Amino acid sequence: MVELEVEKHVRYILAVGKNKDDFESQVMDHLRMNGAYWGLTTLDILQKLDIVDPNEVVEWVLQRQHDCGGFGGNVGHDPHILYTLSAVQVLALFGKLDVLDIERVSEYVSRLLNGDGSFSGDMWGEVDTRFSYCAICCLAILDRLDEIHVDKAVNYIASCKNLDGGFGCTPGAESHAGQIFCCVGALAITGFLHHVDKDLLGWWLCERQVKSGGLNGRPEKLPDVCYSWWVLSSLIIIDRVHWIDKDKLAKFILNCQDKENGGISDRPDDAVDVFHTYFGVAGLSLLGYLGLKAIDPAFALPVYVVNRIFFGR
Ligand code: GRG
Ligand code: ZN
Repeated sequence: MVELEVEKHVRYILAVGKNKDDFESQVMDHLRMNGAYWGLTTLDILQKLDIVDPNEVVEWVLQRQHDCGGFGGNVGHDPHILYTLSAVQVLALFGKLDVLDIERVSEYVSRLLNGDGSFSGDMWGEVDTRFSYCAICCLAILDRLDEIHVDKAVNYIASCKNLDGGFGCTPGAESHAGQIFCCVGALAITGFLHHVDKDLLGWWLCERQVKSGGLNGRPEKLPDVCYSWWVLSSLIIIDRVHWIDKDKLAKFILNCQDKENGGISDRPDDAVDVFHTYFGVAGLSLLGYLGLKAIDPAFALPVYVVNRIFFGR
């Protein structure tokens, strides 16, 4: 069995974080808050978060906050609900949520709730169940879910359910594994999983496994390591993970590693990036790979961090 190249992946993530001039950093400029979440969470799952100085990270995160309470992807970028969730998740990783003005952040998030229960991503108004997940996950971490009409938000998510048991980005939109994670994750966090037909959805999700062992995001599409997160976390939440071949999936992920320079790609022999490195490592953690910290499938944070948030330990 191919092994996980822990040290090489750690070196790769640290190099991407430091080298602001390389291709990936240039292209991902607006995504850097999100990138920080991917990279730092991966380091934590790999048991290597102590390499990073928490105070430096806190300062870096707070520099990207706006007066309205929301966070931008980078300095000079508009606030967005996705980067706000990433900022909150990064601070949670380091046990530093207390540096936040929680009322201000939760007000920013709550104001993005629309009359029909959907969430906009920012002031420009795009609506997507991705943003429902971001809002619900963020408010739950901040213990401020009571600031929104949870029932309304949940009913909107339920209205995005399709006849195949999956969920799309808006009502009537095609089922996609990424949106399924968002909807199932949000329903799990709020305690409304009864809206999910677990057998029907489990069947659709387990059919995402292809011959190579990898998972795709929709029928007839190519497998991709990121679906080891979107599909697998959903299967775990609805208790149907035993419907796929876990060993074959682990092998597929391990075969997507750059064994020389570190990092994980979407498919074997493609170029690596931090996004797929995160989802590969997180996927292996969900599969119980030895030596990795366990990750929570709904909050997308290490289990010990989630316990610290909710039980103070
Ligand atoms: C904290 C884990 C976490 C997430 C935050 C941003 C977000 C919330 C969720 C994104 C969910 C989503 C829609 C993921 C899918 C991303 C993706 C690989 C899209 C590509 O879709 P296609 O259809 O590619 O272009 P395929 O694989 O179908 O060819
Ligand atoms: Zn991908």
